Amino acid sequence: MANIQSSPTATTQGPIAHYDAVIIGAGVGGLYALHHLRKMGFSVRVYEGANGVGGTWWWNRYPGARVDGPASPFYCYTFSEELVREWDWTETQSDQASVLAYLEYVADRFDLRRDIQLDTWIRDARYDEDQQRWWVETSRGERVGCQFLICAVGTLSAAYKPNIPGIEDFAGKCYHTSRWPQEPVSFVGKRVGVIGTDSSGVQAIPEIAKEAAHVTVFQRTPQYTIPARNRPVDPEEMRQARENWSDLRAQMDASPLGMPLKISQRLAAEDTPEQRQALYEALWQKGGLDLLFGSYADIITNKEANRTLADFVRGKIREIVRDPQTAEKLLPDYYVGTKRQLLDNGYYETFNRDNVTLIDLRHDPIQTVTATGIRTATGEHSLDMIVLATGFDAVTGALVRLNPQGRGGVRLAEKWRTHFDTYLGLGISGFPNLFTIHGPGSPSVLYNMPLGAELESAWIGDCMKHLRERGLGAIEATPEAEKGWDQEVAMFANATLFPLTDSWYTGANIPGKPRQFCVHLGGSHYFQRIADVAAQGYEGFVFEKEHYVDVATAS
Ligand code: NA7
Repeated sequence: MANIQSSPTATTQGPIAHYDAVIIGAGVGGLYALHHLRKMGFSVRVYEGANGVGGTWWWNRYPGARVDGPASPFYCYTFSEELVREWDWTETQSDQASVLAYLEYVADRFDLRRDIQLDTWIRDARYDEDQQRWWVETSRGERVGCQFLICAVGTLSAAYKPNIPGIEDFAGKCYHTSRWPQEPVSFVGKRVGVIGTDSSGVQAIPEIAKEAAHVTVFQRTPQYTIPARNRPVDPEEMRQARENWSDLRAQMDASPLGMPLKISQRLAAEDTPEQRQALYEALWQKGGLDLLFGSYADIITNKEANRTLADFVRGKIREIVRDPQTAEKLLPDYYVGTKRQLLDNGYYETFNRDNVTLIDLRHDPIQTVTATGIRTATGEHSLDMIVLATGFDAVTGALVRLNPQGRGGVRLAEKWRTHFDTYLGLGISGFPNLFTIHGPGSPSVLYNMPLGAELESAWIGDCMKHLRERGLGAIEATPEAEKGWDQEVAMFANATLFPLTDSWYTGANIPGKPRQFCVHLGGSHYFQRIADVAAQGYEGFVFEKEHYVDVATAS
């Protein structure tokens, strides 16, 4: 139960609620953290800005939005066998509506909603060093106190709208994929311009093209995308997955990606070009991420191995796209797999449609948006609607926008001006009692996210218990531990080709953002590492004894 007191010194009127933990965000991370911490006996309140649970899956309602990682039934929580038994996934690559329905079901099934306050943004969060508490102010004017602030604010939640000249002058509708309206959007009879051809664009463009009068695709960087080969889940597959759930779960735990994917141990150079071609072809036909992870072990680490797969996909693009000039514009030239690997449902094929035009912005850049369209160097493209599939200030953006104030009044944006330091991707020096789920320096977006949320929440819960049992008031990462962690994250990244590519993984998509690879690529090793840190008495963190605070007068 929350401890509710009134305080004469509160800046807002009314009683102040005190909780053991406030969780910001009711997405995949926040929902599970609530369930877990509540079960451990902590009082918890979740604040969510949207008017529904689901986080990223609530916001990203654009046509074609689907899971682009592991095929169902693996993009799901694993903590409850009953849940695994009860929920039927219907497609191998679940769509947004199914994932959202699943998360809503989880919220109901585990009675989570009573501790979630929707339609509530956190306007401010400050750490009070004397009282070892966080004070949180909401968009509804509430002021809330908590010992622990858990930021489950999402890795892909801070939408990025580039500053395109004239965009405010456009007279038609303009939608960002991650701020898609609740009501259906009709493209019938419309001339639609789509800016952005990464995951969201690649998923949305084929769907929009099926309906619209015309689609003009404004592409800056061409992409490698692999056919998802989405299909209905065979009930027999679900039955088998349920029957072998403990085996599957063990495979997930052991996997570097947290998914029961077969990771090849073979090197590309061990096969002849003909053998490689045959293997790539078979995996292309199979669809999904096996082409990247099940082909050769060194695709992401060896430039020559990478080139063999890149050449194969470029060959596929030339084969699929009938107009050679369009095909040429679609050929990617970065290391395959070093941006988010896309899975599509008919993306390259879409460029064979009469109602789709591709503009290569590298040779024909946008000059301005006008009231009636987009003008590029070579002419005006008349449009009724613009879809911005321009992505996110990923991994760190939502935390920086939250901008909590830590020890000594230092804001997170200030601390992270040039570098995103964290320890274990869970704690931040100068920000005692603040934890992040899927934070920078954790495996986050390159791991099965529901499973990652479970494992991180378990670690956070154990840590909170550690403090409670020992009468400790605060825990804080040391700057030295952060330095060491930064080196570890960089070491994993530098063993791959990831840092060589401009992507949102490296921060390169946001002008002025520090360039840093913020994802820990250790997978299962990461989770062993954080367990070891806990076992060694939370090495790299310092604790403070609990100060005596009378919460009746605390504010
Ligand atoms: P991404 O992956 O950040 O993609 C954004 C796209 O928008 C990408 O093609 C960008 O081109 C393009 N972009 C961004 N700014 C501009 C400007 N100013 N002009 C033209 N084109 C621009 O976001 P998504 O939403 O597709 O995917 C994010 C993740 O969500 C995804 O990985 C999934 O995990 C779910 P660029 O490549 O930078 O040249």
